[in-house]
Amino acid sequence: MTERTYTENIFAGTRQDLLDRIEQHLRPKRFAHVQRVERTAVKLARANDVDEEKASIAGLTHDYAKQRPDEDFIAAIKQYHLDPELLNYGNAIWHGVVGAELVKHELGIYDEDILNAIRHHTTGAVYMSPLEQIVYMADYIEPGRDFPDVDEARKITAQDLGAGVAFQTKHTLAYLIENNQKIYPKTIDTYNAWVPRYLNV
Ligand code: DGI
Ligand code: FE
Ligand code: FE
Repeated sequence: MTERTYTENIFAGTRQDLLDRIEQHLRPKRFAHVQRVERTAVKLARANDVDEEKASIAGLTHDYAKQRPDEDFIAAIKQYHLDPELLNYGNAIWHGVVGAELVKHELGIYDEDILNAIRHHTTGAVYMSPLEQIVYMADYIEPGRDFPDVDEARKITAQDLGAGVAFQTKHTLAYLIENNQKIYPKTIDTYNAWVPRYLNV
């Protein structure tokens, strides 16, 4: 997998070039996580007839901005004219939604399906392409994840990607509420779009 050359108009370099760029911004544990997300995303792509190269690139870059200081995100929200409402949130929301802009402008990845997969990997979205669903699920079920429902999440996702999305969305929202966390409104929209549709059967 290491020698893979990416299609030039998606990323100008090999997979190893991309890994080197990402590694500069992540601590070793986070760098290992994104590589596990890549492997899981590529497997899900194969099973769901989705472009494996895009799954690889989106998996590797989804947390590219996770370890940036808040100032970088605040500057990017202003520079790229993103919704000022974002300023009321923090790293949990910014590293995906704002992180996608950093991936675009720093790494030169312009593929909108990949950028949306990064944007939506934490909160989900009302509409998610198959690639977006794959990255959302790969992040949740990669082999390093260990929480009580993870084996059930893996099983459901193997059977039906959309049902996996609904499962994660429900469990994450329940977890946030249980822990008195602020809910990003789009997280609730994701819940309304996916959970009744997939889990009331
Ligand atoms: O970056 P990772 O740790 O690999 O995973 P992630 O990007 O899916 O999630 C980061 C955290 O964000 C996770 O603990 C759940 C949390 N999160 C998801 N939706 C919301 C949220 N946190 C808040 N405060 N509000 C949300 O709507
Ligand atoms: Fe993340
Ligand atoms: Fe992640």
